[in-house]
Amino acid sequence: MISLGGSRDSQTICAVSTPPGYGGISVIRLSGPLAAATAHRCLHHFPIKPESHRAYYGLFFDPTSGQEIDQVVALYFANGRSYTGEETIEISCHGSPIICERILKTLIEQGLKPAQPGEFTYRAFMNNRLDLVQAESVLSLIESRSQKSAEIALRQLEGDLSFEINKLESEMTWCLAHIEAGIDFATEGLEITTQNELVMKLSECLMALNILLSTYQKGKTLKDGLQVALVGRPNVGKSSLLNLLLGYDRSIVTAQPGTTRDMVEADVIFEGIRIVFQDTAGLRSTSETEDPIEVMGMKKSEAAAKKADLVLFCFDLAEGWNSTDEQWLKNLSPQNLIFLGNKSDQAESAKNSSLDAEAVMKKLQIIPDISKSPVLFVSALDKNHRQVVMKSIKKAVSVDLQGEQILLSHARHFENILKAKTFTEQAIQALYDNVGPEFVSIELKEALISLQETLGKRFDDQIMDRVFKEFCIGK
Ligand SMILES: Nc1nc2c(ncn2[C@@H]2O[C@H](COP(=O)(O)OP(=O)(O)O)[C@@H](O)[C@H]2O)c(=O)[nH]1
Ligand SMILES: [Mg+2]
Repeated sequence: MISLGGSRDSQTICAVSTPPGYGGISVIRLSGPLAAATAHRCLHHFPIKPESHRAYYGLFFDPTSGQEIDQVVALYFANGRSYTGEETIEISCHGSPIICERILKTLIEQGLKPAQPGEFTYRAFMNNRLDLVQAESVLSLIESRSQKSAEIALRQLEGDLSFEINKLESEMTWCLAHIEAGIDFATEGLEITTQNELVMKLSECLMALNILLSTYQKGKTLKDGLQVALVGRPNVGKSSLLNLLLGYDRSIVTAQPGTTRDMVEADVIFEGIRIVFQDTAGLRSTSETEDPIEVMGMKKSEAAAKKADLVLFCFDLAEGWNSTDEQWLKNLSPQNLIFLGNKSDQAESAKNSSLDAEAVMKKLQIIPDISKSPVLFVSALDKNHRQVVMKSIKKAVSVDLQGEQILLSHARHFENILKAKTFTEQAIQALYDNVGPEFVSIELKEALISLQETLGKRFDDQIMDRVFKEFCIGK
């Protein structure tokens, strides 16, 4: 549990906002009513009444000992005109952990409090500079590992998702107001015209909620990356394919079956999207191995394949498809699947090749619903095949970020919108069933609470904890 809020909120906090280590500069942030007064005491040339958005150059020193610490630039933001909404100063000093520590120690000796993780953003939220969705997007933006995830986070920071949720909130508030008026004034329930209008309005809201919900999978994938598991029998070339797809040698490749036992994970950025590959232990039929380590490896493979967004089911074209493949495919029954027939180089050159694409496909179609899955014939030894597989991965999960589409990408938002949807459905049903405006009102109020909690218009310690526990100190 983080200890934000309460009497802390009136105190002045400070923290190093740049990552630890050596660099050109480091930034120390101060926020709260004593920021300027403290800077005035510790900084030559920092006036008692500074101008907002102005930089002041001077020596930072310890006022108790008089010892000089560093030459710094202090940027001043007046109360109401800063990120946190409070009087804020950003001190840029030389990028050294020793200097940062000494400046921080001096500030604390002068009465400032060391900031908690996320406390600057928390204050920004409490001072209405950001709503909760935007506060979360600050963290997402900092943590984004690909161009697309940064794009989504920036859009959310700029308020596109908040705007949509606010719009829904005001539509539903309008509905609630009309229903409550009905409760107050009518003795015989709502007028029929009002009722129709309410059903229409709420159905529109429901549609908007459903559209938002349908974007979550994509939003999450773009934010966190696409999990892709390479599975298949031993020696079909999974590790070689991983290395091909990564563009460097990450996994050990040998002619000996059962080399990969633990899971190997590595990521690449492809066309702005992060793709996390998992190379797994080869899947044998359980009667083939008694090695407990290998069996554990196979269990991990199974779990990875079941959790992945996409499974690359690899098989050896020279050897063909067999009952072990069949068994594992049935067992895993992945939702999203690409068949990779590997070692096409060998299969093509081999005389009396067992490769018969038609026959392979036919076999595959024995499993229901997978006939639609793409089948690629590749060679892990051919670098040109990387692009084909990567494009096909991206296509299989259709994760392109289109135009102005608003995406849900946080589990918390998804859960709340899902709740809002359920209550809206129930409100509409209650209207249809004519059970009385009181019941419609109850459902609508719940839907509204879910929307308000998403934006942080309503919050409790649990919500605050969930949102801000992920933050680092200084953010
Ligand atoms: N000719 C040929 N050999 C391959 C190809 N892919 C993998 N191999 C070889 O097959 C063997 C097993 O490969 P490996 O990647 O370790 O398979 P894994 O057990 O599925 O991870 C190694 O000797 C690889 O060099 C391929 O496309 N063509
Ligand atoms: Mg391997």
